[in-house]
This record gives sequence, structure tokens and C-alpha cells, in this order.
Amino acid sequence: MEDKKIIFSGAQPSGKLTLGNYIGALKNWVALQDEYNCYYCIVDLHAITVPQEPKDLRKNSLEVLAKYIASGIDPEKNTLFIQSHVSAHTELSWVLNTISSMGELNRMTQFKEKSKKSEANLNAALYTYPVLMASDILLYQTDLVPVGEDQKQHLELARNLAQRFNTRYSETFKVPEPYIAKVGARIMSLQEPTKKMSKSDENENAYIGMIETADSIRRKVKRAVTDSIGIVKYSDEQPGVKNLINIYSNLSGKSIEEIENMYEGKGYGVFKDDTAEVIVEGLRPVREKYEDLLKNKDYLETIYAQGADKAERAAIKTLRKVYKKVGLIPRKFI
Ligand code: ATP
Ligand code: LTN
Repeated sequence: MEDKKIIFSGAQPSGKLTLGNYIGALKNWVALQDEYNCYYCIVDLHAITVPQEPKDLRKNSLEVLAKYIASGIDPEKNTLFIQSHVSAHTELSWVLNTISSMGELNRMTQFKEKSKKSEANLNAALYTYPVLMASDILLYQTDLVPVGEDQKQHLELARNLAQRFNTRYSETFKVPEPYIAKVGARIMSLQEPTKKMSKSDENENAYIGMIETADSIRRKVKRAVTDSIGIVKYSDEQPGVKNLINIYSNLSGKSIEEIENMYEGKGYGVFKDDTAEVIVEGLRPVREKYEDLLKNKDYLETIYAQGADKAERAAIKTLRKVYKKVGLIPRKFI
């Protein structure tokens, strides 16, 4: 285990995880778990950068853990934990803030987008969010970070901060690499297929939850925005159809060409019906396992308690080094 390369990734418990999270993140995490030493985190401190109802946040956090495990992430092989349980994340974040420039944070597209959406809710944490994300990653001397396409820029910042700290204070952090899968790295909204599918979308028809009833999945796919061209073709001019083909291909294992050929001369109706079934069947085992897990809260508690212990032991090593290098006097215990 020790000589394996290290992976860190996380999802926010800011709502119900979507098919986008499943395809763009969780499925890849599962594929990587045998080869790497993986830390998969529930980033609750990131979630509170936008207003959350406390009781929903608590519920969602536990549900995210159950979704990780239901997707096939093995708690025996990986370290599954809740970000706020390991205080080193926020501590390192403070130090990294001191070497982050306002200019580089101003350029973060996620911040620009989120601030455009809700001027009234703009807070300082939303602005420094990417610095906390860099701390998550750098604390574990991470080699690889599997994320969806939307996180590329944040990862670039984490790399820059690692290099900057290493140059200023001597070699301390591993510089992490992004791992972005070629297919499915960006699942789009079913209603506005030029926007990414997001769990915080106000329009529920825009996304499919990882745990959703078959009827609801069928209804949403039926309503998915397509175009008037009427040909099932993988093309940028048909973003809605392209997105459905991507989902279909990812969950069925069929290639894009195979799918195009299967629906040649057939309309969108059949294609959509079949896409819905592929989703229903693809998510069925996840849903069944998830429902079982939620019946056993004690088990979930044991997993996140053990995870926090393991994560803390690794994180504290890096944090101590960092504090020492910047000139903070080590605490004495009497
Ligand atoms: P929100 O949409 O609420 O802003 P999010 O789903 O983007 O949040 P997270 O829950 O933290 O944020 O995302 C977890 C992982 O899922 C990240 O690696 C992210 O890149 C990936 N991801 C999220 N949405 C998509 C998507 N539509 N397609 C592919 N990957 C995605
Ligand atoms: N910012 C990410 C969530 C996230 C993350 C991380 C992902 C927080 N910390 C560390 C990978 C590694 C998001 O919004 N999807």
C-alpha cells in the first residue's frame, strides 16, 4: 500500500449527486482503486461556500458516503472521510492563502460564474474556495487527481501553489497531475446542453440523480432538449443528442459509431427510449446497494470514523512540515 501512488478526489454534499458526478468522477474512482492508494473525501467545507440548510447538509453528507460505496468504491481499499473531520485542511488552507494572489483567484471561472449567479450570496469563502481545494490535494502528497473537465483550472492552481511553496521554502509538496477521462468528463444539462449537468441547477429536469426512480429517469430523458435535425449523430451542432450519445456510450460500453449506426434512419423517440433504459439499468445496481447501505447508519459511521483517523495521520505530517518551513514555532506539550 505504501509504495502505491496517491490519489485524492472529492465531491461536495451540496445536493443530490448526479449522473454527471457518477460518470465524470465516481466511475473513474472505482477503476483506480486497485492500482492506487486513494483518498476519497466528502468536501463539506466546500459545500458551505453556498448557503446550505444545516439538516440537509448533514443528510446529504451521509448520503454521499453511501453513494461512493454503492458505486463500487471499497471502504477497505480506500480512505473515505469527511473533510471537516480533518482540521489540517483548513489550517493548510490559511498558509496557502498567504501565497495565493488575488489576480489568480479573480481568474477562476467557477468563481466568476457563481458570483454572476448570486451577487447577494457572494462571500469570501467562495473566493478562496480553490485554495482550500489545493490544500485538500497537497496535504496527502497526491500524485493524481481524477476530476471532471470543469475542475481543470482549479487543479492548475493547486500545481502552481505547490511549485511556488517549494521554490520559496524548499521541496515540500508533490506537484499533482490531473486525471481527466476522455469520454464522459463533461456530461451536459438535459435542458441546456451547452451547460454542464449540475446538482445545484434550479431546474430539476436538467439533471438525473444517481438515485432516481425509473419513471422519473424516463420522463426526464423524454423531455431532454435535442434539435430539429432528426438524425442521431455525434456532432457539435447537435449538443443535446451528442450528450445523450455520450451517456449511452459510457453506460453501455457501446462505441459512438455503433450507436450512430444502430439508430440510422430512426427518429429521436426510439433513441431516447433506449437511452433512458440504459440509464435505468446502469444505475440499478447502485440504487439497490445504496438503499441497503442507508439502512445501516452505524456501518457508515464506522467507515467515516476510520477514514478520518487514517487521513489525519497522513495530513498532519505534511502540515507539520509546512508550519516549520514558514517559521511557526512548533507547539510544546506539557
Ligand atoms: P455543482 O454542480 O453543485 O456546482 P459539482 O457536481 O460540480 O457541483 P462536485 O460534487 O464537487 O461538484 O463534483 C464532484 C466531481 O464530479 C468533480 O470531479 C466534478 O468535476 C465532477 N462533475 C460534476 N459535474 C459533472 C458533469 N456534469 N460531468 C462530468 N463530471 C462532473
Ligand atoms: N472543487 C471540486 C470539489 C473538490 C475537489 C477537491 C475535487 C474539493 N476539493 C479536491 C478534487 C480534489 C468541485 O467543485 N467539483
